[in-house]
Amino acid sequence: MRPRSSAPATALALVLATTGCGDAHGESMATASADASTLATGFPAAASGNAAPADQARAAGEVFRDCPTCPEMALVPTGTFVMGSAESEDELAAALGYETQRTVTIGSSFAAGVYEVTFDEWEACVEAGGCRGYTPDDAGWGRGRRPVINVSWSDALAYAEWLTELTGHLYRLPTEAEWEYVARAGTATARYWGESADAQCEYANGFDLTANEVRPHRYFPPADCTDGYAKTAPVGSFPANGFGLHDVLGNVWEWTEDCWSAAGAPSDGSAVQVPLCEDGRVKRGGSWGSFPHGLRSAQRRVDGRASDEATGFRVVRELG
Ligand SMILES: [Ca+2]
Ligand SMILES: [Ca+2]
Repeated sequence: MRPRSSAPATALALVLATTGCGDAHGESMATASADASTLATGFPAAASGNAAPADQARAAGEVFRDCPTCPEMALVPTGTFVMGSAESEDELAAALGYETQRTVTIGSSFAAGVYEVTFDEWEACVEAGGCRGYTPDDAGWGRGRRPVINVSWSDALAYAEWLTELTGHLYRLPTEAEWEYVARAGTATARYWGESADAQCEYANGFDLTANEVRPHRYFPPADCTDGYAKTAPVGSFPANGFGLHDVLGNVWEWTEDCWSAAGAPSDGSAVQVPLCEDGRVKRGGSWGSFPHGLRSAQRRVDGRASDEATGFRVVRELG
């Protein structure tokens, strides 16, 4: 296990990204226009660490899975990156210190889920006696390759624990620092495709004109483009980032291991752990219901451990 560190508990944080969570209207299922190509590779270094022989032989970017129904995993290299955002990205976050930039080192390579965990993958866990026998509601949008939704932080943890027991490898939720590291994939721009919010629909499923047509938002405009999905999209409907991971921004919010701390993650890549975690867990990446300012690599959100229709998760796996 990587070392844990702690930070003082903070007052309940302001939710920065407003989403269309809870919208249970039917989905317009127009076909996504984006292909599944991959952005320029962001691999900065070779894999390293004290991995088992099979893992040691893997190269950064290699995709593998530990069992037929296990999620596909991509090996992520070690590296150093700047976490957080420049003040120009979000004035409120800057004022509150939520996205203060700091240099973070990811000292051990690990593997990250290529996709958000799907309903198919979740159901394999339930059928094998794991995941507490819980079958999440799909809100009528469909299951299969869509990301599992209506899962709490504890549910997500139960899935990772089942994978660990099944495979003998340590699966867990990403720390907040690890999440932003794999989201950026070597980029320093607001989004892994660049700065442009208008280009969003080519790369991610957010609150777009499709979603606004189904349920117009009263106060905020959608992204001025069409991604084709009013609710969740099957995972991999949009291009991968430079680490080969899809939908890191958008589609569903992703739980992280961290307890909320306004100051954010420590510089060694570990999770913020606070006794009782009363301020909630951090989720990242925005969702189908998020406005463009919410689909940024530095965007942070705190939530209780409740489940909703805009939140799922992605697992990581330690090597060895
Ligand atoms: Ca959308
Ligand atoms: Ca996502």
